[in-house]
Amino acid sequence: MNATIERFRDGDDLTVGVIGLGYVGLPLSVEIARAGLHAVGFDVNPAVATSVGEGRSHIEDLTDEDVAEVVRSGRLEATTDMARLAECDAISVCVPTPLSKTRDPDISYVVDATRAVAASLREGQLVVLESTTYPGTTREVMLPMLEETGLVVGEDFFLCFSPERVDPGNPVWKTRNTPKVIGGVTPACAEVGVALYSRFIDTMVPVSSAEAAEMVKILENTFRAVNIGLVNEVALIADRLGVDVWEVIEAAATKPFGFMKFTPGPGLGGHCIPVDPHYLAWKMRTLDYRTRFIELASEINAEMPEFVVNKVRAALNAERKAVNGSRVLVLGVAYKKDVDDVRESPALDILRLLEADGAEVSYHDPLVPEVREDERSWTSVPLDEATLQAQDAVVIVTDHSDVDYALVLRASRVLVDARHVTAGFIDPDDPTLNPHGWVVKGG
Ligand code: SAJ
Repeated sequence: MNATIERFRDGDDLTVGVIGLGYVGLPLSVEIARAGLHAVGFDVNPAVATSVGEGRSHIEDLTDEDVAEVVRSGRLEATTDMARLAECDAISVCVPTPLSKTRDPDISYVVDATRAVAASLREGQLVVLESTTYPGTTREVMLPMLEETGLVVGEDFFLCFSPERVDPGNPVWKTRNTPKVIGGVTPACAEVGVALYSRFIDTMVPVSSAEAAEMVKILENTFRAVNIGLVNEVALIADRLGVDVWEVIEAAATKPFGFMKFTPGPGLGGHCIPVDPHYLAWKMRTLDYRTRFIELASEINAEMPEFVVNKVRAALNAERKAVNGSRVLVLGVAYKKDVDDVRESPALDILRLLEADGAEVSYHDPLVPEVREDERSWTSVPLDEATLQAQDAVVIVTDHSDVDYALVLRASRVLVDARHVTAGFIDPDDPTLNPHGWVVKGG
């Protein structure tokens, strides 16, 4: 056992496989390579394996040079050949864990990756699942598949859960400097996991089991989903009371203890926060327990796209215009500012709702050139004076930094701001603009 720990802690000829070269796996692979280990990235998409192998990044948080540097040094390579997992001393699984069409956990990518790992599992290997999932997945799903090989966990091979904590677009917290929780299927597994991960992660946080580590991640994201749901309900209440919810939140945020600021918005997007709490809710239903906070927060967050569209409807109505036939520009379709990802973005709901009302809908997003949604597709239109003046209404759904909000304020006839981003650009003496509400201009 000690020899294994020493090998992972001190060995300089280790090969670490990373399955899934997305926003989690590619940055992790680069950090492994930067630490002087040999990283082999595995992806089912040949285009991804090729582009990484050619030293290019398809992830916003990594530049091409970040990837090219470690590829040139021979420390990082990428492949679609899962048989090469046999070469790896350790394997990190960073594959998607989405929801199925029926909003249930879809761990098929984890199962497929585990099957590939089992096919070449050998003595001494460490396997770490990083994908967010419900507590129990590592022990109840992955372990049996791996022990079918006859190898024994904690002795012949080692199995851990270590949740990814990537915040896409975060300029400060990156893969290496974000503390990382890890829990083992056995205590020995955790020791081995810490020994290896400490090579390329600054701070490791071991917990007592894989289930505890799985629960940590779910708590982190459920905490966000529930607090975003709370602040969205406060926004719905403030709107009915005629109170500026952003002013209230800013003032509450002056409390130096016991309060954490969240901001209302058009809804909950991304592939984590709207998804992960449902993994826990699903698991608890199998244990006959209803996770009421999660479900209530989900209901409120899901109401927000309609709430924003109702603001557009009311504003056009006040201009004696029907939504039907009106030209409406959606400004920003990514799920949050300064990212190019539209997964679960509330902007997609808003586009659909406006189209269903008969509006002539277009969008502008500096980071998203095209949106494909089922059989529909839109392309981003230029954001210029003429385009804005041609609209009957403009609705800001994502508050990207790289947008000229002064122009938007000046050239829009009706402006709904679901992110309160224009408040900072409004001349308080301009009677045509309202810095305190969702409808900033017109209406
Ligand atoms: N949102 C609000 N109000 C808020 C905060 C967020 O409406 O006050 C919305 C955002 O616009 C977005 C969604 O919620 O649509 C999720 O936002 P997010 O800031 O949680 O961003 P994600 O999903 O990209 O990343 C999160 C990580 N973010 C932060 O901790 C700030 C982190 O929780 C996880 O590492 C990551 O999910 C993950 O991969 O689980």
